[in-house]
Amino acid sequence: MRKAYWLTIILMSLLLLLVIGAYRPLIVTGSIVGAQTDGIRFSPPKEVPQLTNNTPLHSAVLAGVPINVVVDFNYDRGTGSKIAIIRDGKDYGVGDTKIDDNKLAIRRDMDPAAPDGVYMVKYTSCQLNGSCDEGAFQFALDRSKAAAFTDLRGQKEVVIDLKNYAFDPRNTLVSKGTKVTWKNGDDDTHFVNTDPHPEHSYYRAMNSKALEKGDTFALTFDKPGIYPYHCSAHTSMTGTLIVS
Ligand SMILES: [Cu+2]
Repeated sequence: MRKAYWLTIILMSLLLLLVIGAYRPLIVTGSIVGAQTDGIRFSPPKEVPQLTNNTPLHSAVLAGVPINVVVDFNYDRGTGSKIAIIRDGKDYGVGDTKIDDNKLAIRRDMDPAAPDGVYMVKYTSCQLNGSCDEGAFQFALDRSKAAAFTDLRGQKEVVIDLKNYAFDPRNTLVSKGTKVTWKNGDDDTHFVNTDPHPEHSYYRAMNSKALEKGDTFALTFDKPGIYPYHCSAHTSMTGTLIVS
């Protein structure tokens, strides 16, 4: 009798451990309880068919306001697709939602004066056959994080080196109107690509050709906001530019 009792306890404990083990990845990534970044709790994203990516990423805490919110798909979007960027019941989206020329992304500009805090992006994704789905994700703005950036404001021209498989400086503040030049100092080929990977859709002008050693890529930034980027050949090479 006692033996059966203890055997049951042990079996139940093992079962519990198995269940926790199976769900742990979901709990950690926030699919079940919501992700937590910088002490901010985000509810799980609501994904739609044919979705591949979005910028900002769900649960990102940004040091600057996105120039636009972009949602990427693996098939053409149709009319009726739209994006709202909500905080405290107010939509901080500016102008109409646009469908990209390649039809694989929808985007909406964001108010550069949007206050710090958590934003809920609610979007309607319409397929060419007219069927629409409602999706959602969240991100946060915390301008205090820009204090950790390399401050190169007040300069007309700025150079960012690509060396030892990193952008140097990695996170940079520049003034509006600054010409930024990326220069490859490595023997390996690098790229400058706007996020996300592999869509490279956030700010398409910020996609270089292959940069061999000594090659440069330059762009003048007239629009204030945050520009997350990476090297598509080495996706752990990431950088952020804030234009103010
Ligand atoms: Cu690279």
